[in-house]
Formats: sequence, C-alpha cells, structure tokens
Amino acid sequence: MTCATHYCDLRSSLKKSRYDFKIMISMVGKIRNIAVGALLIAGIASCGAANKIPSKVAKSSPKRTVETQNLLKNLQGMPSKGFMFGHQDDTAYGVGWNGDLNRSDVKSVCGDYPAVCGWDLGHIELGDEKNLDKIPFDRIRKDIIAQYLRGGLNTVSWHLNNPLTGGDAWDVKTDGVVKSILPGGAKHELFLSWLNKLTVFFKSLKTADGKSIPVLFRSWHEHTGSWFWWGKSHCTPQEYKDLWKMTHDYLTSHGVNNLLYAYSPGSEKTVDEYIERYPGDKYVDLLGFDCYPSVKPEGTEEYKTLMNTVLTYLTKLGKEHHKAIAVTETGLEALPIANWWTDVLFPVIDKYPISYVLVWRNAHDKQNHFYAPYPGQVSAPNFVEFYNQPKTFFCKDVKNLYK
Ligand code: BMA
Repeated sequence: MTCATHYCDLRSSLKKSRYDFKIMISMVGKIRNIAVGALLIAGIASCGAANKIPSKVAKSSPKRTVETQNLLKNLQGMPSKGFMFGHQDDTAYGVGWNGDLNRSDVKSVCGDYPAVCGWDLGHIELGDEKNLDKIPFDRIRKDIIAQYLRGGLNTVSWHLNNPLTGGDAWDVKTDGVVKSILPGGAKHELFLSWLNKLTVFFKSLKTADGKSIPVLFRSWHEHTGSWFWWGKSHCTPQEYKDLWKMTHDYLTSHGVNNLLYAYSPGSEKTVDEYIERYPGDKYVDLLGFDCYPSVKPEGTEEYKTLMNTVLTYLTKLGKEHHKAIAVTETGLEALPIANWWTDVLFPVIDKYPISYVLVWRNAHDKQNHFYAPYPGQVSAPNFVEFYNQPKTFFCKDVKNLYK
C-alpha cells in the first residue's frame, strides 16, 4: 500500500535539497546526484516507519468509502513527516480577482496550490445559487473536484442561516434556536429539509467516472464562543451534542459516505472547555480548533501562547482518542508582519503533530480581509521560505492522500 507520507518524504527531501544546496548544486553536480540519491533512499527506507499509524482507529461512520477511510489513515500518519498547508476559498477568488480559472493567490506566490482547500456551504440551505460569500455552488463543486484530482484535500464548513429567525449565522438575538430544530422542535422539519440539501450536495461530489470524493466536514464550528446561534450561550451542552449527532446520523443514514468529521471549537485555554460539548469518538475523526491573533500590539505574543496552550492539550487528547489533530482556521488578517510565516506561525505549529493548518480567505468583497499573501504583498517572500521548509506540504507534496 502506498501512503501520503511516502510521497511527502521524497518530495520534502527534494524540497530541502533544492532549498539548502541550491548554490552548491550548480558547482558540484556529482555531489548533488549522490546527495539526492541518498535522500531518496532514506525517504524510501523511512516509509515503513511513516506507515505506522494507531491500529485502534475509532471510526465515525462504518459505511464510508474506502478512499475516505484511507484519507483518515493518511491524515493520522501525516505528522510523522510534516503538515499540509490550507487556504479557504483558494481557487475561487483572491485579492483583486474573482472567478478566474486555475488561479490561486497561493500558487501565484509559491508555484503550487495549497494541499487543503476550505469551502463554505452557507446559504445552500436556502436553495440559493451562490454561497454567503457569493461563490456559485456549482463553482465550489467544480473546484472541489479539481482539488481532489490534483491529489489535495477539501474541507467544508457551514455558516448556515438562523432557522428560527431567518437571520444569518451570527443572528444570536434569540436563544433556543438549537432546541427548535431538534426532534419535537418547531423548526425540526425545516431543518431536516436543510440537511437534505446538504446531502444532495455532498452526494454530487463525484468525478466524471462516478467516483465519490472524500471531504472533511467541519460542522458547528467555533461553538465554544457565542457569536453563532449554535454557540455556547445559546444552547446547553446536551443540545449541542444532540445537534451534532442528528446532523451526523441524518447524513450517514441518507447515504453520505464520503465524509470525515472535524470538531472545531475556538481556542479555549483549558481542555475541559474544549471537550465540554464533544459529541463522542463515534462522531468525530479530527480534533481541531480556530485561533486568530488580536490586532493589539501584544497580539503576536498572546497568539503564540494560546497556540502552544491549545496544541499541548490537543496533542495529548489526539493520542488518547486516536484522532488526527489540526489548526482548522488561523491567520493574520492583512499580513502586516513581513516574516509572520517563518517567525510566528511555523515555529509554533512545527512542535506539534498536526495534519494541517488552514488560513482564512483572501476576500474579493472586503478591503484588507486576506490571510494568504498575493504577489507583491509584504509577506510574499517570507511565504516562499515557509513553502520551502521540508515540513510544509502543498498540493504536489501529497499525491497519495486517498490510497
Ligand atoms: C468570516 C468573514 C466573512 C465571511 C464568513 C464566512 O470570517 O470572512 O466575511 O462571510 O467568514 O466565510
């Protein structure tokens, strides 16, 4: 059996050799051949170890496709070699462009697509043609397929509207929304019809020859805060768990077998807060969290401290529960710190066994709302250094994610 880490191993060796020995290579070609050969042999030899993943893998859905199961295994094996880089809405739009084909701000800066593309299905529940950030769902489907065919991963969140008030996901004026969509609630049937729309979309994620595309579904995220209607102040822990289980059970019982499930609270200081509303190992495949620095001058230091705090307990929790872990959302808005990638982000995440880190979107519809660089942006050269680190995996580094 091949594995993502196998390919990553070879690729990262090549990346490192290109990066570290660039000047030497041009001078002594023979040494290059020997060095690269040795690195390749080392890569192949170490793949046996990289293949070792926990045997006790608690699965959230027994009927999932073989490729989805392989994805889970490869996400768990990933940190033995490095971590994937992800970007929200990467190929749909960027700073100064919208809807171009085969374009990506990340690719324009470093030459490769991110290994992980994030998408959001907010407004699919309304039957709209476009999502809440104005991307046509048809385009999201096409870009998910393209990312899969390139060998990369797709993750999907859902900023769905408030089913009780008709407001958006941030409409928290009325409590009891979660309760209203659980069985027996006034909006239960309406919510099931929304889940049906989600089901249809997930089932439509297929290649031309009918192969179902695995996706990491990150539902009901940032629920330890109270800015979404499913947040902490607006439902009890039990209601939240019931919401999660109802969503999972609806999708699986309606034949959605191409999903892995990510649990993705905000960045809480204690593991007790993190786990308080955890629905259970049967319903979750990956443990993540969302973490953003504040814009205050001390924001960077606070960010590093918080990232270390969460990643320390998450590393332990992941091992105990046999789950992959990830930084499911992060980033510095507008990237004013030129060396943020190598001096802030990389040193903090490099210490922990994460499968991926994803930065938020490069908005086409808001000024200075971007989290990845674009050509000419002040952090772009530093992002190339981050890309050149052997441990950062971009799309070309992860060819065997589904095998
Ligand atoms: C937020 C912002 C919003 C966006 C929402 C959903 O963080 O980026 O502009 O609508 O995410 O993608």
